[in-house]
Amino acid sequence: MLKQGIIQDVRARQVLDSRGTPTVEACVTLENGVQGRGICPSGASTGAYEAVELRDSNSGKYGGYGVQHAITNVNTVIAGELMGKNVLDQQSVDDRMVQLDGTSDKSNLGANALLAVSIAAARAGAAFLGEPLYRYIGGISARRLPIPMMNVLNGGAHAANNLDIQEFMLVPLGAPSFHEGLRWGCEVYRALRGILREKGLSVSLGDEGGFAPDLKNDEEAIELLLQAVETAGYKPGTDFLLALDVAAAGWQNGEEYRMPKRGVSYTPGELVKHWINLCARYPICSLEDPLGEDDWAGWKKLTGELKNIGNYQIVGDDLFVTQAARLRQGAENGCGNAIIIKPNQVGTLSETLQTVRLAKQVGYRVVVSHRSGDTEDAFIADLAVSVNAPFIKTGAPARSERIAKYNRLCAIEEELMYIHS
Ligand code: 2PG
Ligand code: MG
Repeated sequence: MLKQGIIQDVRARQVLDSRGTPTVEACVTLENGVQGRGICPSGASTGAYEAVELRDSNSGKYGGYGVQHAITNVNTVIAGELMGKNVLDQQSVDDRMVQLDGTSDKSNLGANALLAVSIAAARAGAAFLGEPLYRYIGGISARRLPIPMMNVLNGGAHAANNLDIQEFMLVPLGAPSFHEGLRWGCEVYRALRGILREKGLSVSLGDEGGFAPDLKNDEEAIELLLQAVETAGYKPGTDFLLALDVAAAGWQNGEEYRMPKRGVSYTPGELVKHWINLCARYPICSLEDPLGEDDWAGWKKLTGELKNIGNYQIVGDDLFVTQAARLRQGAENGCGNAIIIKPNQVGTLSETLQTVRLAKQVGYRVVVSHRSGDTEDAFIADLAVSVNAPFIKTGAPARSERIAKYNRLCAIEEELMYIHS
């Protein structure tokens, strides 16, 4: 018998993210009573070209960060359009929302409204067919677990310390499986806490669960990570490599780059040299947003120069904002060789998948990512497996909104091991 999961109702409500800021949760209910839910996360160091997160700026509540307008958009316009439609046709569910919004940046209905519904629809579809979400989205080829890039030291816009680089990440590249890599990362995280305590440094946490001490400079942060790797009994350079998310869009100051906390300035050429030196001195495998989102020339230069000296992953986050058009521009100009995938930067699951397909076509590696303001919704764990993403960024092994993704990945790994045993 042919199956159709007819949408009977779409409802949204306000929930809170990990910073206590409101966000949108949507629930899609089908005629047979099956439901799917989805919650939209929220960034702090957002790219200028991201789809718009609709906020009630003049309401006086939650400092203007409420999302009542986005919720009303779901409960009226979006619900009205989607009722009676087949949830299994995710592409047309998403297309209809994009058409209803009618803007290029989702500023009419809000990317937060669209994404919550899009995720809820995918979950309802998966539940209707009785399939796990990663398999519903990715089919039988969804079978690879990503390597975690664990952000264990926080700086930039995610912490009130003096570090200008936003994220210092551990990448357990030598681990034989996802759960072993996760264990290794947890052990190094614990060792890092011990080292910071011993040195009398703060072990308070930043937004993504990493430690956020004041340090002499960014190099000291890297040294501490390497020391923690060794203390935990692992080898830097083979078991673990390091990854940085600079989030350099926040450093742009006219023609120059200026570290917002330290006040040190670089010309674009000097900054390119700075990264090349850093990569030469330390076992770094991945550099995210080392330059600003409009500095295509700087990106091209750094990508070309790093290619000559090693196999580095140069990741565009604010540069590409999960949008196919910007990725195409980057690929044509030799800017970066990997892309961060954050569904709320574009607005729907279908557009996210379109960008992932393009990334694969143009040979860019995919790094699926959380946002600094996130929730218990572990959607990105399933998404990463569904597209066989080689990497996932979902913070330190601390705070439940980050752990939810790690725990979900462990459950998926177990399921896949059983299927493929
Ligand atoms: C980033 C993200 C997630 P935010 O820059 O990669 O780590 O931060 O969600 O604040 O944009
Ligand atoms: Mg980033």
